[in-house]
Amino acid sequence: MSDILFISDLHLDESEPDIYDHFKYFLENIASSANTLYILGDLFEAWVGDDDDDDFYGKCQQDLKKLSAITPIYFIHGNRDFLIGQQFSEKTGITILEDTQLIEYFNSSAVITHGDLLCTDDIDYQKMRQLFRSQPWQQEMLSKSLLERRQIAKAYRMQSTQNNSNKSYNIMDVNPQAVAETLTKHNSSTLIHGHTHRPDRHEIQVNNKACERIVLSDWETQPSYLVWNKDGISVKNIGI
Ligand SMILES: [Mn+2]
Repeated sequence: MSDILFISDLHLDESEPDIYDHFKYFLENIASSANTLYILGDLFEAWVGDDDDDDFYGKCQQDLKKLSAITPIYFIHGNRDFLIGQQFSEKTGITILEDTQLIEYFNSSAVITHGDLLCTDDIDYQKMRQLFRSQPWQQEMLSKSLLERRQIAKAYRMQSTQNNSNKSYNIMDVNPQAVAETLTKHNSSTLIHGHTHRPDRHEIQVNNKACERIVLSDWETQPSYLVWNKDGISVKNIGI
């Protein structure tokens, strides 16, 4: 079986053409020959609804559609693109997964998630998350005009940047207990996530078992992807 690939936190945005170039290169030259691609959230800097008629987002969806015709793509919502829904899925051929998912390959397993659910010390964020993920809030948001939604999303992003500048480094990282519980619940020893923009591989002990937590890079710092194949898991940078 060929490679299973993982990416997250591209934060695709029209104002970052360099990241889009890496994205396109990755889809056409790397993911096209993979077995499966998993996108673990924050693919887009913002997503205000599948009905967004923005040209840049339209272009990105076409690129994804092209790839999904040859390589299956799975997506987990991030905190920036949680409004991605059924229409996007149909347009791109991408399958949307639950927020936390167990996957099995090469006689082994891994738990995949965006990562924000693991940041349980950030209580204010978790409260906001609960609201944003609720049906009533989403229905009300999606009933507004695109212009209004874009303004609201921008205001939330600014507020979040401001809030985060007052939070400690630890509060915004994953909580070890949440990590342990997630691995225990799914009976796996590997956790793959993004969100924190702190790419690393952490060897940890959970119930006296050697486990690993792998954090994907954000593409502003380093466009890279994770490869899982019969030889194990490795990180690869995208050089173009
Ligand atoms: Mn995120």
